[in-house]
Amino acid sequence: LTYNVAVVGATGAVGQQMIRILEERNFPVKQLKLLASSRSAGKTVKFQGQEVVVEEATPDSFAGVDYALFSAGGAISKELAHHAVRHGAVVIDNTSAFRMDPEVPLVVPEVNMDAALAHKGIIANPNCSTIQMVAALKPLYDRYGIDRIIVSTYQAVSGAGASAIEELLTQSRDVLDGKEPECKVLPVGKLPVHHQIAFNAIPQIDVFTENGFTFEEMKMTNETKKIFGDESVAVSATCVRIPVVYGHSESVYVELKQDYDLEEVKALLEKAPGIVLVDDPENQRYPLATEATGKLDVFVGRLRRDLTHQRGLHMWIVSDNLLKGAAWNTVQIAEELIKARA
Ligand code: A2P
Ligand code: 11C
Repeated sequence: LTYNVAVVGATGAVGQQMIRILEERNFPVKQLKLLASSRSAGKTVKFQGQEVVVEEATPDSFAGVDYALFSAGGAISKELAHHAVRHGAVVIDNTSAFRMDPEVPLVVPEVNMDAALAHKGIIANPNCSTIQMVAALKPLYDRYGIDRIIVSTYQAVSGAGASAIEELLTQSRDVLDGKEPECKVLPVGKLPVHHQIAFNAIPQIDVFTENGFTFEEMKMTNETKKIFGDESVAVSATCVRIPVVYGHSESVYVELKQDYDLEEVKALLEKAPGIVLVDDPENQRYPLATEATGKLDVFVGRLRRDLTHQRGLHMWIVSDNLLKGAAWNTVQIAEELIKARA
């Protein structure tokens, strides 16, 4: 069996990776439809040796589409996802548009693929920083239970799209050349104040909410509860943008419900699907964004017991934010749906 697949946001940082992953995974594509804004209509993108023409995304773009993968921003998803469903497509949406909608499952296949199978047309892909954290914590959640998580992130600029990548590269060159760097995109394009990202760390991703946490931080709190199906898991996050192009890194402190054995934790992580344990401090081996780039897995290391809390565990979690954090998780959900229906 083969399927008609649409990628909405095909010219974006995530959309391009979706196309690459569909090809790399040999996804059973009958016809690929590439959709973006009218600005990109007519451009071509290579897929399986053929040039595919990008079309403007409209409500009528989805006739005959089986799987519609959305990553063109929340507003486009809100405008067009229901049209895709109306045309009979299953929508897997990589934006925050429907994540907290009780009718829409929020899915990381290693954690809650069951929820995806009960979808009503739309399945939401979580935020990248949430995906890699819950994928790594799942085996610990199952074995010991989790009371609370305190996480600080070190996030790559690609999470903010192609324009943020360009901004980091241009600013870096300008600073090295002794020129005044121009700041237009980060931390949040639509806000009036922008900060330099080159040679800097910006403790703001997305806009602030009333409680003093940013939306990115609250996504980590709320999405984690929904994915585990457990409102009792407490998550406090600090999300920071750093001058890295690909790969989000996270310092995660977790308090488990039961006592744990560190060797058992390592063994659980070693055999967990989609997780690679890189934890060999003697040889200076731990997960690095440079090594995670281009890989589908979530890398975990620096495992150590907290100095004061017996059930506290520290870890360092790294993954390619455009892949497991976005494009791969989306395509993986589609693959799993196909497998479940086979
Ligand atoms: P376009 O390149 O035509 O603007 P990124 O996250 O890297 O910034 O990419 C955003 C993606 O969303 C791009 O593919 C972009 O297409 C797409 N997009 C932006 N606005 C629209 C729109 N109004 N309709 C469809 N796609 C859009
Ligand atoms: C970032 N995590 O790194 C964001 C990008 O809700 O899908 C993903 C935004 C989202 O900027």
